[in-house]
Amino acid sequence: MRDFRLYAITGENFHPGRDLVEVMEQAIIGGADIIQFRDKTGSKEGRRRKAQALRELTRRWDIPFIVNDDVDLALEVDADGIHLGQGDLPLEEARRRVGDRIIGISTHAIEEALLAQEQGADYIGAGPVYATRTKEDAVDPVGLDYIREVSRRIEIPFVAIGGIKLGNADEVIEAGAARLCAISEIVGSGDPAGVCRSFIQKLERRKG
Ligand code: TZP
Ligand code: MG
Repeated sequence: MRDFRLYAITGENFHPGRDLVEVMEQAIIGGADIIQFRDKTGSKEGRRRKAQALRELTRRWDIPFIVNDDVDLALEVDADGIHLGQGDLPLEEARRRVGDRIIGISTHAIEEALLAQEQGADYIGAGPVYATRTKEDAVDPVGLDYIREVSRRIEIPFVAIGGIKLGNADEVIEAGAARLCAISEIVGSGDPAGVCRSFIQKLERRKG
């Protein structure tokens, strides 16, 4: 898959009254280079309409579009990939269904990360690094030690997620993360583009 640095996931609860596509376009303008549609509560039709609109947006910007959980929806809107948690469809079954589309897997422990890598995940999520209220059933924070361990032992791309803010991004990067993912910090901001620009600056400093 094409590499990425800043992964923005939708979270409409965080921007009442503002349009989903506009908020995500602001994130892209600021430097988000992969977008995931995550919506655990919407109606089937509403989710389909939003996923389609985000598919069109990401095509216009030529960046990957990932759908959370729902393989049928991902295929229906021709998403570039699917993101699955530990309790979702098993990776090998997902691979049969999506072919060579991107598969991302959430991991919270090194055994899960190694297994996902072995089974052919294209990238993994590593987290939640910090406590987050965005995901209701989030496991306990795994902390920076997990980021250090993943960066030492995992070869496929990994993205740090969970409670990541501009105020703690430096230490996550310092622990070895070359890719960051955030929901509330980006889409809950009045200036998603500005937040993304700042995340990108931090990631660039790491390289330089
Ligand atoms: N998976 C692990 S933590 C999380 C997900 C979807 C929520 C991240 O949201 P936030 O607002 O960036 O903490
Ligand atoms: Mg899931």
